[in-house]
Amino acid sequence: MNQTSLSALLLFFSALLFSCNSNSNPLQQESERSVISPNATYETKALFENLDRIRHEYTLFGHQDALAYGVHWLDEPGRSDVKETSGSYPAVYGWELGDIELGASENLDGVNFDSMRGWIIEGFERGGVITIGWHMNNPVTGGNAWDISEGAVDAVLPGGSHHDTFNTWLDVFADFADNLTTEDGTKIPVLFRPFHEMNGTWFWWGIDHTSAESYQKLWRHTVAYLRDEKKLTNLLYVYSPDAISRLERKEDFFNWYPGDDYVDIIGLDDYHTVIGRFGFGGEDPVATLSHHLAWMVEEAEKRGKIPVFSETGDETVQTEDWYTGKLLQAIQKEPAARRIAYVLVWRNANESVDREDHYYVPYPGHPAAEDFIRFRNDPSILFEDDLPDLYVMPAE
Ligand code: BMA
Repeated sequence: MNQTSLSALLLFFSALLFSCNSNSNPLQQESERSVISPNATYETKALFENLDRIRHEYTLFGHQDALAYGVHWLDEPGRSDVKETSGSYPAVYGWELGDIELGASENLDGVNFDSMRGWIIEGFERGGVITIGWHMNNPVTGGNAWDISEGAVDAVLPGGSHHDTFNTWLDVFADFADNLTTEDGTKIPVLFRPFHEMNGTWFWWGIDHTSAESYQKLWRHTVAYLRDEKKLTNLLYVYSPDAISRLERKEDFFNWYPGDDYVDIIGLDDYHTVIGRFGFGGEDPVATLSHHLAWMVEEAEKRGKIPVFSETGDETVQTEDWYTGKLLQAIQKEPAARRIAYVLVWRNANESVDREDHYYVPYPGHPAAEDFIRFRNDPSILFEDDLPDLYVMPAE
């Protein structure tokens, strides 16, 4: 057999294998499943489809604020602690908008919004995925996201005293998101993750400061406003509670869920379970996290949504083998847990101008650097230089 026919045969068998796999996957049979914005751009829909396919074999790796600063550098073009330690940029870039609503030129961590826009374009143009969160200030008190002193959620709902203020804040966001375009006018798809960790007590939209019902109204209003009034076409909406270990029953994860018509992606934020902090994680923390991820994956699949591990990390990467000994194990222990589309670790705060000892990716020479490289080399983990084109619709 010559080389060409051998390749053709191999191609045929891999296509056959892929179609068998997809037939046995109930999610792929739900043909009506799609993104919640009917007018979403081609690239946005393609990203959703590609993440949904790729997650059956691979997990993308993401880092918050990856291009803006690292533990030992600030605002230097081309730099990234992930790249300097591993050789590649991350596959997913997380960004943060807190303070944009006040008309500030920098976010709450000192990242300039114009530069951020440039970094978002840069990451997208290299094939990466963009996700944006928002530690939105408290619209009632003028305090920050951690100001839990007033019933702010009810105040921003339609009919509430601060509804108009809230809408003008959403206008600011809409302007920013709508202007994330490349030179040829392509709008950059964004996984938008507002009002996260609502089952924690620390944000004004969190548990104890509002009812689950009001939270759902807040979410639905936000989506309806951005999607239907502002007509944004490049957003996928991410619902992401904090650790399932915090909940009385894991089913409570969906207490705040605004409904399938308002969410594209379901995420989990969890820093503590895998290392057993605060008694989270029980006897076998890795197994517990794996079980939580697996459960979330299956729940997301039932709803036609994409599951992700939206935030995690071991601050200062204290556990030297955290990446392969904890995180990778948790992702791989239960088969369903493997089907998360990405895992994103939190930011590497600059030690001189920002916070000391607040970083989640080892910089070169850090005791956990070798293990991070082992993690990067795992065949199931994708960094940016491993990515296929996520913005072209896969063939049926
Ligand atoms: C938190 C910390 C804070 C930061 C906030 C928003 O978890 O990293 O220092 O201000 O995220 O990025």
